[in-house]
Amino acid sequence: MKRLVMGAVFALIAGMGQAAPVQWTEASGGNGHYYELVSGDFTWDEANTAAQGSVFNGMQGYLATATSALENTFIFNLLNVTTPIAWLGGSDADSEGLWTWVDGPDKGTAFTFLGFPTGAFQNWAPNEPNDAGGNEDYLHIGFFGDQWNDIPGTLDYAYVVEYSADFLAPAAVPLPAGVVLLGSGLGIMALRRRRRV
Ligand code: 2F8
Ligand code: CA
Repeated sequence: MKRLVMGAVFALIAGMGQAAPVQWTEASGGNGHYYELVSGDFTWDEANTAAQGSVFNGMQGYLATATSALENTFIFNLLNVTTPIAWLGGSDADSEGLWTWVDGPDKGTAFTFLGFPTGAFQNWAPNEPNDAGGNEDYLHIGFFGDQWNDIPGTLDYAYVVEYSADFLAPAAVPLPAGVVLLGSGLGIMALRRRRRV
């Protein structure tokens, strides 16, 4: 019992300062997806890996993809005074000038090509993306308000993870019944042998 209480206290402390995912509800004109601002210092790669390793209600996390003006506003509104900038899931690291969403239901969708819109939603600040220093291949929000900027992925920022019912985490594969039976049998035999000694 004591251990249970201690576990609950540790879980509570670990979760402190970390907001739970919030839903952009369909009733409010949203897409039903969930979003979570994860504060801290992460390179873009670290943020991407952490987002991909996050699961919420069976949905697989991915770095947020702002695919409409309303969604971009919803994501921007998650930011606050202590965490004013965050990574999003856009990059042109694979092909300079070709900006795509790297993961989630919109994975591979290009939103900018050599500075031109592709037809998909984009929200660059004036004169962005400028690939300043020839080294800005990752997308963040908050640097110019709700407008986007490209920036080196080695810098440290918070990130926004998104969860969609259209992008589920792989289901755990159940063990075949035979393997479970064999495991139980071996366990029972080991117990009996230990009692005999
Ligand atoms: O003026 C916009 C420009 O500002 C900075 O470069 C001087 C940003 N880079 C960093 O902060 C590292 C650019 O991304 C931005 O385009
Ligand atoms: Ca830039």
